[in-house]
Amino acid sequence: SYTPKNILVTGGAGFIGANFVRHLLASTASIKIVNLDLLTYAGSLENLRNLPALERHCFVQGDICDRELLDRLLREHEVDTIVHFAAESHVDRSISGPGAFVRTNIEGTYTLLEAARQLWLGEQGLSRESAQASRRFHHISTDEVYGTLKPEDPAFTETTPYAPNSPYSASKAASDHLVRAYFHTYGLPVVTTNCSNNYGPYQHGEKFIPTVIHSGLNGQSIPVYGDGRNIRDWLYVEDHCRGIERVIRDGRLGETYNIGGCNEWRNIDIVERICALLDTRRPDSAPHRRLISFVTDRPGHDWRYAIDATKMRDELDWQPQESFDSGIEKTIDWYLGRPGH
Ligand code: NAD
Ligand code: TDX
Repeated sequence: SYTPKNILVTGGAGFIGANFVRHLLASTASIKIVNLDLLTYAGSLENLRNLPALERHCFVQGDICDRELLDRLLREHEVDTIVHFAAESHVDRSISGPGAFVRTNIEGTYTLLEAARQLWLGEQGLSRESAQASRRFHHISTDEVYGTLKPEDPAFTETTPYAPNSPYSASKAASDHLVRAYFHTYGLPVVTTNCSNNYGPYQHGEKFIPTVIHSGLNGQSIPVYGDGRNIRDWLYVEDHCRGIERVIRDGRLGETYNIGGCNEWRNIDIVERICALLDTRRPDSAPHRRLISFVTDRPGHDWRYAIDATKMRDELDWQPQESFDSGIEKTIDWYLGRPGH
């Protein structure tokens, strides 16, 4: 079992990164975090307000493509563990402008891998064995690298061939391959997790579930792409964060682990569910389902994602704890508690 001490979190002002920082500060007594985030349109210091154990958290605004900055942070904070969330994350933006995805997701991951390799295996002179005993590079990825499923297909496992369909998923797939290669070629102590769709507090308003909740609460039309029958496998973000921590501590190096909710929903059924819950919270503006509007489909829209998380369960004793019913209610109530609602 591995015990992280000084962690560099990249992208920790974004949705999952901020939840992970909160999770780790609350669940451990001594881990220190340096949080590197460029604060693009997607990141916000609002996501880091009222952190528990503030004295163990240091925020730095900067770019994962900035090698000098990475070198300085890794040295100054004596970083033994990197947890790499930073990415361009929205599929629709990758369709209208793929360049930023290639830069941050591929070049940024490469820059981070190089900084870790040259410091740990070069300057610090660690052998592969001692680096593997005392360092971790945890790469956060997505189920979208596996492409799309038909209704009758089995869920994605760790051995499903990669078949990315959007510039976003192609850039994440490229970064996964680089991470894998740094293990096989240089012995860098890497682990990768591929997770299904997350939802919960601090998610950016551009994503599906926040869009449905915001639009519903503001009486605006709720855009459903295509016929609304596309399927995603939803996981509450705190369950993802617990899974990442399990893999950092006890995951096997060079392996990939699929993390998912075993919780498949058609988009339209989620919209109906959220509308029904909004009806109970805001009876005066019921029924919210009148706001549903079917809009032009996303080009190349993947039909279905589903994760088989058997490896996480059998090897690491991890399972989702939050039911979809309570996770969605918590998420709606979190939005209702924010200013403006
Ligand atoms: P997000 O867009 O909410 O956050 C990304 C963060 O990265 C932002 O704070 C942004 O400012 C930062 N960032 C972007 N470019 C940067 C750069 N060049 N240098 C430093 N920081 C930069 O994304 P998220 O939903 O929290 O996703 C986090 C990670 O998890 C991503 O790698 C994503 O691919 C992966 N993932 C997300 C989901 C999901 O459902 N949201 C599911 C599986 C995997
Ligand atoms: O307004 C919308 N209407 C709609 O019908 C939006 C924003 C989305 N959708 C549909 C498209 C998808 O079928 O909802 C589904 C979910 O869409 P997104 O929230 O954009 O997520 P998705 O494309 O599935 O990708 C997400 O999960 C995997 C994250 O954004 C990725 O970062 C992650 O890797």
